[in-house]
Amino acid sequence: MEYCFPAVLYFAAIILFRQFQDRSQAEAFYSDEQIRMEIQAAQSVAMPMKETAFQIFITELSENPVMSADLELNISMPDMFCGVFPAVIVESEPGVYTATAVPVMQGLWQAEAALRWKDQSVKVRTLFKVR
Ligand SMILES: [Cu+2]
Repeated sequence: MEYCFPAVLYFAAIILFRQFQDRSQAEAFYSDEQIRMEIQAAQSVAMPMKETAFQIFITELSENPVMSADLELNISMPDMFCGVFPAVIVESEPGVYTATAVPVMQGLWQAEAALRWKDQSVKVRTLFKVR
């Protein structure tokens, strides 16, 4: 049995890697037969106690923008208890929302946008560094 151990490890590593990849891609982007939602950081650098912004793009399939969406975005630090901070959201163009929040300290943060649309609840999230 000993000879097949490295092969098992190799396949386990591939499966883990694929799962991680799928998860990280699925998180910032959501799509089904009805709706498509994506989040992106609006700037490359975020600093403590400074506003940072994210853009959320929402379309119904067939590419119609979802206007006046019931949307919330919160930022938080995944492994800390320093709080959950809601963003101020404005619809900057039809179906495109800019969410602005203030991270309070350096480190790894997460921005999570939650949409309520018809009978669906859709979430997308992205990690960002504050330095
Ligand atoms: Cu913290």
